[in-house]
Amino acid sequence: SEYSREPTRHPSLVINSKQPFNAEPPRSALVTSYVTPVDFFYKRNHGPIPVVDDIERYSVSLNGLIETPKELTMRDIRSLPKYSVAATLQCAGNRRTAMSKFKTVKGVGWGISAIGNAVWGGAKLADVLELVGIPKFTAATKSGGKHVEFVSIDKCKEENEGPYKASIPLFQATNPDADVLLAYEMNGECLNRDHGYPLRVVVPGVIGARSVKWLDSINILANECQGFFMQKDYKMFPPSVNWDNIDWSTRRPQMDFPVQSAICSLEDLTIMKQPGKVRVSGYAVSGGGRGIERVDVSMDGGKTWVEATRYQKPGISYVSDDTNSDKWAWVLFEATVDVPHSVEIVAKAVDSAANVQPESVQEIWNLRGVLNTSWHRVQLHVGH
Ligand code: MTE
Ligand code: MO
Repeated sequence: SEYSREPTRHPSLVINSKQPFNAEPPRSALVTSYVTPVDFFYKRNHGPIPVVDDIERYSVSLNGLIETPKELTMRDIRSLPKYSVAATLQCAGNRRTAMSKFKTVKGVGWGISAIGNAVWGGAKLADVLELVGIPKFTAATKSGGKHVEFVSIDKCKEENEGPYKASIPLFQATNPDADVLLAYEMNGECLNRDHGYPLRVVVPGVIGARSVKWLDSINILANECQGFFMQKDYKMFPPSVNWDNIDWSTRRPQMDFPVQSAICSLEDLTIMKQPGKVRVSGYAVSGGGRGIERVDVSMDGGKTWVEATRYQKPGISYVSDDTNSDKWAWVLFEATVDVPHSVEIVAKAVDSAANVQPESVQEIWNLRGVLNTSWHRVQLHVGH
């Protein structure tokens, strides 16, 4: 079958869908190391994992509104300056299952681990586009190109067995500070098949859906990509929109993700035999390069809060005036609290633009169950 050549995966992944393969690690794995090991990095697919057998014959074509279309081999891409960018990738469907519990949504269920933090190695898209005559910081080409479309070699049902695709604005693609990569390495190793071998796009600070895996071609377009995942999915709708009155054309494709955090050291329900100290740790991240300003932890459902400590390198406390902080990468937070009796523990993060996570899922509920960034709550039960 089309799924007969899937790679082997770590047995501890929680499988949300087998074909296509969608899986996330147990939440505790996310706070075990600052950089998420490849084995424990969530895998989000819309079709079978493509097989690229002959790397010598692999190439990426650059077409569309450019003067000189080009084919680039892996050798061409590797000959450009190599950058390593620490960036958190998050699926817009992260925490969908919890949103669905409030009111049913459509889509693969996800716990809180459809997110991971990796060091991506590759060429900057801005350098690649220079090879076809598009200078840095270009908003529009002479021939009217304003968007950069990424087309994969995979096949998915939503595209009628055509390839997965997405686009980003040309200005972001040609801005070297946006750090958009064509990545061939993940955590210092060759990118594996699940994550896009031999080459994928990484768009830092943006929902995972735009980071196209198994890149086949790049097209310079006048308008944004018209693919399913740009136009008929991954858009934000208010709670009043349902499947009878939805009009996809009224909304823009979701790009930057909002401020997010979750507690990973405790399950949704944790039983403690007796009162005592509890370590509360998890991740916090915001999109668009906005760093995390603060993470608050509450033991009374959000009436009072204590501030957690944050770090971006294992064991090294993160201070807010540290300009060397990785702006695309998550912070891990930690607080030790004294738990005298059964409590609800809550975490919420504040980003550098003072954006705060919403208190409840009710106010952000949407029919596709995307972007659940409501305060993350876990129950600690003391006693038997
Ligand atoms: N690229 C292709 N070609 N096909 C896909 O199904 N899924 C997207 C994106 N890129 C996808 C893709 C989505 S929705 C997400 S969240 C990320 O890849 C997941 O990347 P990962 O599997 O490496 O974690
Ligand atoms: Mo996603």
